[in-house]
Amino acid sequence: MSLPDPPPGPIQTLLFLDLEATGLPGSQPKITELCLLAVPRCALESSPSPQGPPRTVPPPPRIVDKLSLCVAPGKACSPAASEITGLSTAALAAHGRQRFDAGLVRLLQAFLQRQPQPWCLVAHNGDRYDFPLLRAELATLGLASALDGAFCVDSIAALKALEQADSPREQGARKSYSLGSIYTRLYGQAPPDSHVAEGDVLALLSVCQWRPRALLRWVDAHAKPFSTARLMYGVTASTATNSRSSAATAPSLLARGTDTSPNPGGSRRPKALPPVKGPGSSPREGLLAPLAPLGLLALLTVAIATLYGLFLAAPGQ
Ligand code: DCM
Ligand code: MG
Repeated sequence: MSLPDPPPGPIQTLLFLDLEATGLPGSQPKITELCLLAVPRCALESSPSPQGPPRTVPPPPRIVDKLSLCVAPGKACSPAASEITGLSTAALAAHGRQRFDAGLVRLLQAFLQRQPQPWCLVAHNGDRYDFPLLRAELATLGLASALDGAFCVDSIAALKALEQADSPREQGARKSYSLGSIYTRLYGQAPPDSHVAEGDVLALLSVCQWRPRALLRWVDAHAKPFSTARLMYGVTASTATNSRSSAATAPSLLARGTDTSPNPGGSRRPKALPPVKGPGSSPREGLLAPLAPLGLLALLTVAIATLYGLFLAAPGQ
């Protein structure tokens, strides 16, 4: 088995990501809130390492882009999820929040397109929660490859490596690597706004600003294509069919007219999947296309029968 393609050069944009959802992976959760914070590499490179003790929480870089959305999940939130996030399915619907649909996927793509490439999604526990969940939501819409231009890393692995490099003598000590625990270890206080997508993203940025240059080196070395993240759950035929029509206008970033891949012109560029059908093609055309040869055959048969009839009807036959 070959290793996934690495990014073609240093990551230029870190996309800190946090998802809130209806529950834990076993319950096939649906997203209730999403926050993406795009931080340019140079902003982290120039971020001062906090000194201490006591270490003060570093201010976030001034120049960032942020996207934060609440989403109607279309299924019930578990009581635990509602309790920690403060979100319920009824309240999200009552406030007119929309589903995770093709329009939202286009919004994510447009947000990414504004950032210098290569992009790397950074999520805490991302390998087990945020990336598989986002991939499952995209696949449900028939848009599994929509964010395939991005790379991704799990910040739990990154922070583990950075903390171990910082205090090798503590290696092997059993520590919690939850976002709240790391934040409290580093900054002596609990992170504000836990389990609010934007709050978690800002807390994640703060812990990544502890050793910003070491973090960037780790990300460059460990970024893997988002397309290699697993799906949290399979997509049933009915959900995929139901959502495909609404998803028809959000193709893969790699399947666009302009080359937006992280490796323009390079030989290791991930293969673009076939684009999702564009807005111009009607579903009727799609259905009738395979019948075209049959239609021709029928026309030919009628023509031959007519000629034969004429031949029989001709005087002297
Ligand atoms: N979650 C849960 N129960 C927990 C912790 C988390 O159901 N004890 C789910 C709901 C959250 C999602 O995981 O919205 C993401 O967790 P976090 O807020 O830590 O990002
Ligand atoms: Mg969260």
